[in-house]
Amino acid sequence: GDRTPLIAGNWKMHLDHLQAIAFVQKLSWGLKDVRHDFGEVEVAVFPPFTDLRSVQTLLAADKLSLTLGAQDVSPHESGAFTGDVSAAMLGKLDVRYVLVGHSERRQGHQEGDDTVAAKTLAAHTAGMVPVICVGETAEDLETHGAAAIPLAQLAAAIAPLPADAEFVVAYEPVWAIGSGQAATPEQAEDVARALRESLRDLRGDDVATATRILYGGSVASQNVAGFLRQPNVDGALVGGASLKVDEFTRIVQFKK
Ligand code: G2H
Repeated sequence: GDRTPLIAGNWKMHLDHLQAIAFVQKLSWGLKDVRHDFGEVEVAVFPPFTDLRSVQTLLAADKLSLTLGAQDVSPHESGAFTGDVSAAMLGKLDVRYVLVGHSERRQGHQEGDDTVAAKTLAAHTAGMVPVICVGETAEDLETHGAAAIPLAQLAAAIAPLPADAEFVVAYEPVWAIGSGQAATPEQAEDVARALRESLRDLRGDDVATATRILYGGSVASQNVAGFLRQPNVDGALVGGASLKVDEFTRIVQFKK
């Protein structure tokens, strides 16, 4: 298809805003000469909230071709929600993407499908593109197989979105996250294909064809090309390996 590949770096809780400035400067320098013979690649970084203003300022001043994402968003518009950050606040920082439903939020912060759906809608309503993370645990894999849980999570997350809403899906098998034990390209493709087929049923052909589906879970420079070669995998959500400039640059330079 003609979906622009997206390589997304999820920094998780790493890099304060001074480290973030140094990191993004080095990264954008390294990416200057990256050209793929098969077309463009979009690169996005997802820093912690406290870094967003610094990174936004840097990107705006230097016209760097990096896109900004946030790791979380409040499901509420505004009000007495101590510690939360609203979608409108993120939008003002030129944030384009917002992660929702990451397994570290589902598990560590007890976020269920209803919360994920509310966050998805909040991001969309404020003009951003939700990156909806779905994935099965090792236990789910045993009892339900690979695709059932991701399909259910995706259907629940997009339920409140209007028909023409843009979103990205990130398939992240929980057993592959931060474990060094990535899925095989074939495993990733099988679930990505099932997710796209279910999008076709739920949202029609145009949405199914246009939506980018990423793979995430222990992506590194050595395995990224195998995932990106799959017809239904349109990019990668990279955690640990996105924190090293050289390694992340090699990932962005993947050869199909
Ligand atoms: C999965 C991924 C990025 P890692 O959480 O979201 O992290 O690449 O460290 O497995």
